[in-house]
Amino acid sequence: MFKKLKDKLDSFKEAISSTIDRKTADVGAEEAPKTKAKKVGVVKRAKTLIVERELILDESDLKGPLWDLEMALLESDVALPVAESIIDAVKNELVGVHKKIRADTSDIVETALRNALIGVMSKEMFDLDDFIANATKPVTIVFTGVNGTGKTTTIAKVASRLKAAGYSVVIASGDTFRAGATEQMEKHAERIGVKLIKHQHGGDPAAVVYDAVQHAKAQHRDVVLADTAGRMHTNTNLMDQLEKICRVTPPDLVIFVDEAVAGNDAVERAREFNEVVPVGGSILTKVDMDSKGGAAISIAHITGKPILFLGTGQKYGDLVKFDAGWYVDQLFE
Ligand SMILES: Nc1nc2c(ncn2[C@@H]2O[C@H](COP(=O)(O)OP(=O)(O)OP(=O)(O)O)[C@@H](O)[C@H]2O)c(=O)[nH]1
Ligand SMILES: [Mg+2]
Repeated sequence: MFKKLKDKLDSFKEAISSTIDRKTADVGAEEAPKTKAKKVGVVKRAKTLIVERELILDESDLKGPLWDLEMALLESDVALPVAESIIDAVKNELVGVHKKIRADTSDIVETALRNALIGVMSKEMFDLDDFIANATKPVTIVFTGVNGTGKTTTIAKVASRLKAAGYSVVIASGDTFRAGATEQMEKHAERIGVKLIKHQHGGDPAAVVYDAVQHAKAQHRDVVLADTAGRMHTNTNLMDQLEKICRVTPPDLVIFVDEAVAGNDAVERAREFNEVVPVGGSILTKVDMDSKGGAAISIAHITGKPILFLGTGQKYGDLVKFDAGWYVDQLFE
């Protein structure tokens, strides 16, 4: 996971650490004659110097490594304005700050990087568990996104998670478009043990979601999870259909699902979907296959909508509640 980005962050740490080491050596060389000049208490004074010596990093020390870091972030699919925010934050934390020479230099740099990354990712937090616990039942959640990103699998994961938490769940098989989609969802529903509401292939998905909500109301079910067909944001007909689903049955939450490996495309698509339906948050899937890591760093910052979960594999349990601290830990482990 995130191998490439990890390596690049390591290179930045090393570059700054060696700059600090070089400057430390320079400071030491300059101070040596001063120490000699004092004849009294030479030993004592030398000790004091070592303890108190401090180093100030200035902008010119950081210019090269920061440029490399910005390029590395962009290559890792971090969106440009987000990469710029990270660079500014790292610079603000490191420039002009007195650093004890004896302090572990790589710790200083890692802390600056961690703070900058967490800063851009923690724009807004959203806890789906709290949201469901506090919402009037049934809670209706529509999942949307482009083709093959993992919507159906993610719904199965969320259904399994909610069922384990004691909620009664109804799945609406709102993908009436792709052949075999309802059968795929049906298998998951059977395995998890939740009710599936389906219509025939080619039917109106807005009617499926409507029926599922009516069923949930009549049977006092807690949550309706609505699957939808994958659609490109450029496909006007299918985007109109998505808008209709949400008009006929205004959901409590629309979740945009995309794959982490899509990088900046995922970020851009989240923005486009949000123009058609009110996206409340994103789930990034296939994080286990992503070596770049940039989509998760950018998506909340650019869309202003939080990441709720990360998909980390194909099993039902492979759904991690998003936490910026956890994410950054993966980058430095
Ligand atoms: N490695 C990995 N694979 C995943 C993850 N989530 C989903 N997949 C796989 O991605 C493929 C597509 O998943 P689906 O859930 O069918 O995707 P979809 O968005 O519903 O696809 P359409 O309905 O065709 O738009 C499947 O093979 C899933 O097993 C994940 O987090 N990690
Ligand atoms: Mg699907």
